[in-house]
Amino acid sequence: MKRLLAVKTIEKIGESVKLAGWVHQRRNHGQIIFIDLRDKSGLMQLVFTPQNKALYRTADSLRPEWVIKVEGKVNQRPKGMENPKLPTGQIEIEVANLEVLNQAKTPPFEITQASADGKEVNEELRLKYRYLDLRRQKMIDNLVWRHKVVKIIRDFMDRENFTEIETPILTKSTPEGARDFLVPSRIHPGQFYALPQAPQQLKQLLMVAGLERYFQIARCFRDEDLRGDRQPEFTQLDIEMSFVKQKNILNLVEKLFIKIVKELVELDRSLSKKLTFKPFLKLDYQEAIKKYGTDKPDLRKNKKDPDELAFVWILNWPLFEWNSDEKRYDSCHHIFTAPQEKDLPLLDKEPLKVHSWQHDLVLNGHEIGGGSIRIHQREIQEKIFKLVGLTEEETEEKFGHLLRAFEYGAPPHGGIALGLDRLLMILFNEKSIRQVIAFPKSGDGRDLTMEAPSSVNPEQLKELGIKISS
Ligand code: AMO
Repeated sequence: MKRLLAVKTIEKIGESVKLAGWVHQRRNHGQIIFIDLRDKSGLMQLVFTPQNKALYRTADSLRPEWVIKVEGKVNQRPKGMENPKLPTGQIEIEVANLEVLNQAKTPPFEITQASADGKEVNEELRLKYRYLDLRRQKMIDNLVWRHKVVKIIRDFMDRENFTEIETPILTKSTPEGARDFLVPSRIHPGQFYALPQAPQQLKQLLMVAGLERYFQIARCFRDEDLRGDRQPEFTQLDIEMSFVKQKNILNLVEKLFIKIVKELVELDRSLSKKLTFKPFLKLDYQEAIKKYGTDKPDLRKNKKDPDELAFVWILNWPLFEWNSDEKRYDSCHHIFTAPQEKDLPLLDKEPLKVHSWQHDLVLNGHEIGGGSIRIHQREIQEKIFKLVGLTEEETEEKFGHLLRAFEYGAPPHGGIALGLDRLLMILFNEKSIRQVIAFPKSGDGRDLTMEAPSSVNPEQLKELGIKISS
């Protein structure tokens, strides 16, 4: 007999089935023992009566989180015993065979429905025992639904003629405004790779190469202070297109998000997500600041309604902001963002008045995406490098490869990156992106499950030519 998932037994009333999973809870009701068996799909009530003595004794010995396998008949529950809160609440299994596959120590925290969101458990403990924390139904669901959203994205991008291309993780610093994580090279002592803060320059080089429509579910690394919606390691849906105007990028993303919401609601009818603005609202940066005092306004009609999705585009950004500490211009998005053509004459005289082709996407007050039309001419790119304070030597050392590529027929291009973790956090009504990532870092940047970062052995350091000074 093939093993079934708990939810699948609903279709098997009167038949014999085989299930496997964990002991979620045990209740003794007089003579009868009820065990809630938990698997990936949910809970199933098992019933043991004293008639079969050996079976009853084994059932009585079961403890939470033991792993068991059972065979038995699916019965309708007696009148008044149904649990309308569970998908399997109308049925139970009259067990004929029970096998203990493994025992378990008492977990450091309870994995019961009552603590389904885990909020009452210390977060460090949850992360240390993440494999137990992930046993909560809500956490399993978050990971399963994350997979479904990524599949919707991949299918959509494929239909729109995009090619998914992997770019290197061991690469050179590509600045997105945070510190780099560095990886020392053994073969080239004293030299370092940087983990990508985003695949920005590589996707632009793919446009020069003629790929035209690129995307990637890309892992990004930024050494910055953590918050509820920030992780040092996170995932972007990264997109780049050639021969496009800004409106083509906005339309594509809008179509994708409408598709994601529609398919999610179709797949899970208990979900009722509503778009506040369709088409998405478009605001000029200045207008957003003036009206709402922020470039990330939360424009839900009813902020208490978790089902509302208020997507807002923020457009017409200034190209630069003045950095008074460092006495230089900083790019509002990144240094590869194109100035609007009408403002090009202002670039030399009044750079702060130049508008750019930046587009940010805000959802319920969170920045979930950012991108731009890019510079594709060497002269303009060089001018921007100079305005942000790079010398000619620094420009050559850091970005020589990109400037050279622009001399070999770079097409006009642009794109966007969408923060997948942030999007999922909002879609799944979570307060932190840690809830949608299988193994996230703690507030102080540690992987508590694997205990990283950790010391390495002196031999490894010697091979790398590295001495720890403190
Ligand atoms: P940007 O830096 O705006 O743009 O990043 C794009 C989106 O990624 C998400 N994000 C993060 N999510 C979780 N943790 C973080 N630490 C974190 N940092 C950013 C946000 C953000 O909107 N290369 C450009 C994109 C482009 O120009 O095409 C880029 O990375 O949702």
